[in-house]
Amino acid sequence: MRLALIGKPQSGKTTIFNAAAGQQETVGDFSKAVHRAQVKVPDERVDRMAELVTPKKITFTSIEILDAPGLSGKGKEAGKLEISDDLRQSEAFIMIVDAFSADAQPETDIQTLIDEMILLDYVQVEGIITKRSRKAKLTGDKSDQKLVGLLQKCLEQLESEKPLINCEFTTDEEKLLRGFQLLTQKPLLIVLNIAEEALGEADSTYDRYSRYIDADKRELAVICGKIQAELIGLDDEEKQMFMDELGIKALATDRVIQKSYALLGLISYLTADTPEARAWTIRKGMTAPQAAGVIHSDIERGFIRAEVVAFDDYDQLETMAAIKAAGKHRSEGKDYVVKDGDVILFRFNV
Ligand SMILES: Nc1nc2c(ncn2[C@@H]2O[C@H](COP(=O)(O)OP(=O)(O)OP(=O)(O)O)[C@@H](O)[C@H]2O)c(=O)[nH]1
Ligand SMILES: [Mg+2]
Repeated sequence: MRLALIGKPQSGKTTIFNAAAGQQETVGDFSKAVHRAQVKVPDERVDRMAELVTPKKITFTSIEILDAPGLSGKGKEAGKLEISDDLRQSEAFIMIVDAFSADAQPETDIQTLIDEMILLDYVQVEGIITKRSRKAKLTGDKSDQKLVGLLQKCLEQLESEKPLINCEFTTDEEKLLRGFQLLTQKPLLIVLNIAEEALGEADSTYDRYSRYIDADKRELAVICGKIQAELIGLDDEEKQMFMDELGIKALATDRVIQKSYALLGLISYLTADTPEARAWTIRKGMTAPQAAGVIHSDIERGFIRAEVVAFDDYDQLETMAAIKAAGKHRSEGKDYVVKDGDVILFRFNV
């Protein structure tokens, strides 16, 4: 699972990458370097489970973040820009917007970048249509005809300057399109990178820009990349002191990761045992055997049942004995759809 940072030059991409990944890459140098890191998906529930079962090991899920030069914000020239395959193959984009510098123009920047992505998709879709309709004419191939029809629909959407993610597609159509890695078919998290002095206005800034939010498609976060990056070198105690002083409740980069995770339609279930307390990533809607398959295909194949406790019940009742006494322990079959925060023990037979 990969997230890519995009944005205009000097918008703070590498600063925020550093903060999220705990790295110290050079910032402010207009470099064309590519940075990537596996970043932990923070989950307080895993910490709490670890408190309750005192496992030998604690494992969080992780997600890859990529900081690569890309969209450079040259408006109409965008069609000529190269977007690396690395960037294209991410599941979602995190758009970093300069809202900290003296001459910042966040709204213009957001619109320019979205327009550029639409234009890049337009050029690409147009190209595929030309190629495929020629082929469809030559061979009379039904599947090529179907694809061309679908791409025409995309072209209309892009022509009206709207991203593809706002188009209604069937599951089949979406699958067909996914291979082309179109930019505006992916969810987008807009991150307003505000100045240190503006930290007190983070909430009102969020409200002011909330019109950019579109459930499951587009999200918004307001952070100060520079402060976040300054927290990297500190140990936990120092970090807490610094955060208290500034009145920061949670790490903003954690929130960015969590929001991207939610945008991708991902949820976590937990396993908690003495060897290990762990979060596992699945897509919303997965059944118990499918979820088990993420741990090991043997468990999916030999699935018998899932013993499930909701995290909130575990959190309140604390011990399995109390959970069972309260009737909060469930035995679920192969059709059970796993929920975010389910604590699961799989019974299987191989
Ligand atoms: N005051 C302030 N400066 C910031 C903030 N975030 C980034 N900067 C500064 O902005 C400059 C650019 O930051 P980078 O993180 O290198 O930006 P970038 O988007 O990676 O830039 P390129 O890789 O050149 O496209 C650096 O001098 C940073 O210190 C912020 O939140 N506040
Ligand atoms: Mg950079």
